[in-house]
Amino acid sequence: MTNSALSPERFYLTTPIYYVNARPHLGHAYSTIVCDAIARRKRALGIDTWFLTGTDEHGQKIERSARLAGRTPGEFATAIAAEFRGLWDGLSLSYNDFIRTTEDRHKRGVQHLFATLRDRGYIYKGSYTGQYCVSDELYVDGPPGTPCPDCGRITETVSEENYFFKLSAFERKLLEFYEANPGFMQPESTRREVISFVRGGLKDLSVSRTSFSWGIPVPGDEKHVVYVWLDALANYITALGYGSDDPADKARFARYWPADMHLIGKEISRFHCVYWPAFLMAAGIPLPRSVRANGWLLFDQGKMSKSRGNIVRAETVQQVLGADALRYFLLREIPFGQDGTFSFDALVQRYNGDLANGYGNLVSRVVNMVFKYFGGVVPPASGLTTAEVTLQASATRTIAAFGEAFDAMEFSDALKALWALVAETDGYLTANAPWKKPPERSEADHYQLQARVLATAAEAIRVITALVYPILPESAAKVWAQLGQGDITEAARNAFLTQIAWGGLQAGTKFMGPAPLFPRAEKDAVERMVAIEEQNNKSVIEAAGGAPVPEQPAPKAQPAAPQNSESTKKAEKKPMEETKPTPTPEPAAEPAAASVQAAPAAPTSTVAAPAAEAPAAAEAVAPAPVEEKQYITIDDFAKVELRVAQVLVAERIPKADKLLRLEVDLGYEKRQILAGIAQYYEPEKLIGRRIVIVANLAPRKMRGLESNGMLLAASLPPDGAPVLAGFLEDVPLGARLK
Ligand code: ME8
Repeated sequence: MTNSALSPERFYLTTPIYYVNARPHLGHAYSTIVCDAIARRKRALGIDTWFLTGTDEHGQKIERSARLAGRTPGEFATAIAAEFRGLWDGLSLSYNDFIRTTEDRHKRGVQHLFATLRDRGYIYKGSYTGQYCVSDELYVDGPPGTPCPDCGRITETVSEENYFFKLSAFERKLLEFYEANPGFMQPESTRREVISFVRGGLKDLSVSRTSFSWGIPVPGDEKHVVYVWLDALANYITALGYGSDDPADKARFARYWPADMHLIGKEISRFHCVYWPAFLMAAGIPLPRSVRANGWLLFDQGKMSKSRGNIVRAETVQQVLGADALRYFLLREIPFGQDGTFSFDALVQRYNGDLANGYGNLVSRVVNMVFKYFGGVVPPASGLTTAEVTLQASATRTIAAFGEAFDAMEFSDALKALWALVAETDGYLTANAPWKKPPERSEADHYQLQARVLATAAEAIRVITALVYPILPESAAKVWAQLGQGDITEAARNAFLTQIAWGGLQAGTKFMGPAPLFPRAEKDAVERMVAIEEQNNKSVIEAAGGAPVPEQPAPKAQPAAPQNSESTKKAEKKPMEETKPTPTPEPAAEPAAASVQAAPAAPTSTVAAPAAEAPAAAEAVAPAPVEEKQYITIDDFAKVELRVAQVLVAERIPKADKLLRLEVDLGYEKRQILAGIAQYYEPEKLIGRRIVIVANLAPRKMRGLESNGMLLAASLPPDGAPVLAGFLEDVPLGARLK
């Protein structure tokens, strides 16, 4: 077991590998950008750094998404993995390797790991009957109908012969490990949550599945595929060459393992802090040195996620304000480890305030004046006053404070300290006003003041730029070149941050012509980004030619987010228990299939009201009144005509934010239905989809339009979010459900 202090000479860090069931969004970009910033700083400090990212492509969730899109899982995964990789390249993220779990190198490593665990006596065969959440690929304790503790969706019952991993044998060892390595997991809320989970007792874990085939076959027993989390977690070692006999792979593995940091989102801490170390201990492989969990990026009051459909794409921000603006916002606005809200308004405000008017404006003032008064050549500074000495002392302090905060992953504090230096330099310039010559000052004195002030301000900018490079790589490269310092990437390769200290800007250095850095965002920037998001709101799967993949909305059970920024700093750090999704209330009975039709005046009907009329969350958790069960006869049921239909047209109804107008095809006729699902389904995503409707419901009028039927949907707790009923098999239109 290894967990000594961080290795000074090499650094291996990883992002989670992302599921390929839908396109990437800002949440994924957030974790990957944080890793990129860390990797850039480490490299610029002369540390041999290996930064891994990739995609998680196996499992039932991906298999189902592919089927719904009418594609093979392989084609489907390839299309979306390319989307992730393309995005990271578009954002110039400096990963060293991108692993796909469908690659041979990974399969070989996973099979080797599985065989090792079995050979060492930690895997045995048994059978499992219990609950499983396909969305989180998680085994859940509880009776049928139990909601997933992570996402709130209702779990499925699986009954299979499985291989089991002896997780129970690691309870004590894990607790001892956490005790001996207090820095292993952070933030503290994650640490507490994980420890209390392990203290609660560990059961053996099923590590194979037989009911589907999209996975890595268990060596020697190919009707089983390896449990997707064992498969996925292994990427951190297979990408380095674990399980390969090739000397180059062996050398890479020996060089970089154990990982210095697995950076993850907080919702997957259990997998990384419990299962992963246990697998490694069982296989006799050293443990990673640390796991760091980022909080959630929230948007529209909920965790930004593909299943909730409330996503913003990194490309949108990049297109309007540039990738650096996004990086700066994410690292400055959200104290790492806490949840933070993303909003276009806050983004534009930070951009204009800190980048356009702050750093960008400072650089352009100084570079322009060096050109205007000194032909673009740094003048010699002489006759230093206390003002220069003070600024120099501040810069020296900032170098230390920035590094300390950054290395402790307090990026927001690091940037705050750095921007204090931006402001101080700005103030220094204004106070000394090199552009203004008072009549009483001689030409010679004024020349000397200009030289001293501009050389000093330029030096401060050089220091600021070097420090901010890992966070604003594109802009720092431009400024570095303007300051006549050459190629910053080359400087980073030569470990320039190890020598960063006041006094590096030589008199006589030739500046390059001023270039725009952060043009001020105009008033319409927010609208432009919103419009781009709306325009691009077609999934990549559709673009790839497949059928639309319905995105099941998860219940809106996320906690209210602490405010970002300064207010978040002041807010007490909340323990993770409080920031986890509110546990979904135990449904009073099996969650009912609900019919979804706009029912403006009928909240008392026996079918669940549409989301629009769903009770508020607080009401939803109130204990259900005890009711005597009312039975219906088979004849009563036979009166309800349930039929398969296909959506031909789906559109919003002006001024009715909860209603969609659908035209559906029953095979034998087409008809119009109004449904109260507009808050949960994008109309475009419904087109082509096969659904179930109540075909013999009396017509009714709403908003002047006639509705001829009702959709069927499951109603998810706590707020009744609808999930439309559908079929995995091909079903002809008009088929009756009995
Ligand atoms: O969990 N805020 O993949 P995934 C912050 N394949 N971070 C977010 C986020 C948000 N709103 N949304 C996503 C999986 N993330 C597994 C991981 S690792 C061996 C297997 C980031 O596609 C965050 O890092 O659901 C989170 O843990 C990860 O994306 C989940 O990505």
